[in-house]
Amino acid sequence: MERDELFNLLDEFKIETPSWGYADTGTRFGKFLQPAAAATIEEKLADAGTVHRYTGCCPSVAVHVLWDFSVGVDASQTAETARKNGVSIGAINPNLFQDQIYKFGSACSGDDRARAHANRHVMESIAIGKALKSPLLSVWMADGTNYPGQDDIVSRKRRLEGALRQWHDAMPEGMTMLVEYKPFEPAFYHTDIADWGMAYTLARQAGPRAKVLVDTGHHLPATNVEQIVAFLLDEDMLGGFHFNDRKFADDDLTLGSMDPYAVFRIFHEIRNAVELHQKDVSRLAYMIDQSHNLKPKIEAMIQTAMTAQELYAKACLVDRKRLQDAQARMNIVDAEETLRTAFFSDVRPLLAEWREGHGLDGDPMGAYRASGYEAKVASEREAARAQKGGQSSGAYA
Ligand code: RM4
Ligand code: MN
Ligand code: MN
Repeated sequence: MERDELFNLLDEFKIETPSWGYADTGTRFGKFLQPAAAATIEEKLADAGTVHRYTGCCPSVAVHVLWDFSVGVDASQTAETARKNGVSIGAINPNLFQDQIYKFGSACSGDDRARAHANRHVMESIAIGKALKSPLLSVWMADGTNYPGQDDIVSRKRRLEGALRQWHDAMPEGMTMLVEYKPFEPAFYHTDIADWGMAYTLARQAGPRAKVLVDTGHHLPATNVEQIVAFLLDEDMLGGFHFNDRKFADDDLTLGSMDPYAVFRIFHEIRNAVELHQKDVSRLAYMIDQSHNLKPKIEAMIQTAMTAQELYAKACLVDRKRLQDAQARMNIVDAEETLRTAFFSDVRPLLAEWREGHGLDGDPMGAYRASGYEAKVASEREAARAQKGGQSSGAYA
């Protein structure tokens, strides 16, 4: 592939960062607080703007409705704050798991009040999305049961089908609903949307503007995620990604920290879809879903965005002519070597060049560190927190 062609592809490759990735988050055992962590939506957007300023590839921010908006706050003001920080608001994530009423689920619950509460919240989320001109409603639900026999699986499925259809139809033109799946946690016996097949079926039933969201960390060990990606792309049912990495479960580790080759293989299938199968992937949403409870949050985000770019660039470099030739000859070793050659090529100098071509520093991490941003916001935010009476630690983000 020509250098210019690769640079054009990199120009189009945008990664959305999550507001919750800038906040103090942790595990169910506790949080380790960081002085520079963002506590308000203004601080989260300032941090997201900083990541975009140094990487040049993170122009939008996903928001979580309960964590980022308070009742009565004018959402368009948030859009303005984002704009001032050089970013825009991306996916709207309703919160269907935190309220006490969701003890037995949200849209799947047998409790009418829980379902009505979930409905109201999603309608509100859609209204916020409209005000912010967000293109995406990203639905993840914690619904499920913990014990065999706790509830009827099929009744729950039917309630969910009804809710998703209603939400789909309430969205304005141009908004896409993403249906996320997860095999377990917080429910440990059955999860109502446990895998891509269920998400696919539910999205299909909901309507033409519903697609599947693949969170790379939401699979059981050994799942071939790139096959799921290739399959959904061919069915025009892939809406986008939540990027993160995992070793054991939904670990939310930074992308590629455990298995960069797996991420490369996902990007390879996306490039195959475009170059070999004439698929349009321009609307795929590449989003990060990570909570950094040990790494400094902005550094973790910069590292993740750079990793995504590197692995995407490598996938762009796969010599697909050679690959097809090797496949036609049934030469497995040559075919695999085509992938390995691209994967092991060092694209970092090329990426530094791409950045410099865009007026960015070739070394985003170094430039960010040299800016002193973290120390500056740490002291400002500590002072602000002290004034408010200390760090709040109730909500997840
Ligand atoms: C879930 C899932 C969702 C995210 C929540 C916070 O595990 O990945 O996408 O919004 O966590
Ligand atoms: Mn996710
Ligand atoms: Mn998750």
